Amino acid sequence: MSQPAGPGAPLARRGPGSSRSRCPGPSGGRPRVPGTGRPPDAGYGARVAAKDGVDLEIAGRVVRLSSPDKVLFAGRAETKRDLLAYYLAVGEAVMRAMGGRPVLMQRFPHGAAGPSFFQKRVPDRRPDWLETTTVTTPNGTRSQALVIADLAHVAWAVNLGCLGFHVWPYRAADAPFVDELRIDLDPQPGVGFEEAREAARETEALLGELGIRGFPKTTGNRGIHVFVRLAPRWEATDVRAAAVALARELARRRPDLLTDAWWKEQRGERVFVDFNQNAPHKTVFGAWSVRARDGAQVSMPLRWEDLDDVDPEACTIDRVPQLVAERGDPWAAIDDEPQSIEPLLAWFRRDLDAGIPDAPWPPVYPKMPGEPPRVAPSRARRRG
Ligand SMILES: [Mn+2]
Repeated sequence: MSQPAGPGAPLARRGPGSSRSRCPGPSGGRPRVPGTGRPPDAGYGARVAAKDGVDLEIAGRVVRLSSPDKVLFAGRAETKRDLLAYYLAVGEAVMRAMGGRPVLMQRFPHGAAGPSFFQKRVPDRRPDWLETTTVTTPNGTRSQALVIADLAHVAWAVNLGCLGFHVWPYRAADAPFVDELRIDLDPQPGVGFEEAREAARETEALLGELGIRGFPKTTGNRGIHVFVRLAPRWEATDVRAAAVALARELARRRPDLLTDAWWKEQRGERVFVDFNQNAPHKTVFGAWSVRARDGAQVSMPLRWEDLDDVDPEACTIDRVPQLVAERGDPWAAIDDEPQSIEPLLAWFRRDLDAGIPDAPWPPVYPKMPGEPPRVAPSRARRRG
């Protein structure tokens, strides 16, 4: 068993033999099967026949949790009830990150290892208290999406087999003004979390020079996100332009480590700064959201001082609540000082004036003004 951290202990200390305990919690990560006597290897989708549903009072609403004892993570023992308990345990922080925002649900009706489908449009059969808002896709389709108005809305989605949430970068009330710049540090094949960690340090330094405050998190996989809370004064096209400028500057400073190359053939074994995650109508995996992985890893918000020591693999739904109880929400101050992207927009305009065009957009978007040819350089060469 690993030693749980005491109050005020660092997120983790790196050292010999401690590689599995860098996001420590009370249980040491061992599967548990509360009150059922069922072995931990019962598998996802296992049901307890005696009781197929429970009504829970959450945020003043009654939310039905069906099959609460269904195991959702293969190789572990957490059930749908445990997943909801996780979200409620970090509920204040969850609402700070997702409150009032539309979300795209990804449903795993048979657990993390089973098939999944994205659901942007909320089903017709839904409680009358459920808040929704109209969202648009890049091709112009409109649909009613879930708004995380309170924790009852989280619970309603969890009941549908939604493990994590893909979050729009604005509050429904502020649309179309975006209040979050998402810096997606995406390790390409051949590099991993260590390189993402170094890339995040470069990002921190660059933002610091511009007087912009960012908040890092693990993605629940191998990457790192840095989110910047903005005053809701810019639309997504401008926020994307800011991300393009930031990506370029990072790549200029550390061409050995970072790339802004949209074309995969040019990225190399580096960390790609995926500026297009800020394109209009794009969603990004949310803070505190749980990945559909056997280990139930969480996209874990961090303090910058935690970055060197965090083990993203160890940030799991059984450990994170204890950590937050001991240390608080690492993003508690995110709403305190809304930031400006003007310094980045100035860089974007400087590049345009120097003859550097906008970066390519993803395929689903219509051709944008000032965009270079949307074709991989090797194909362009073959065409002559
Ligand atoms: Mn990514």
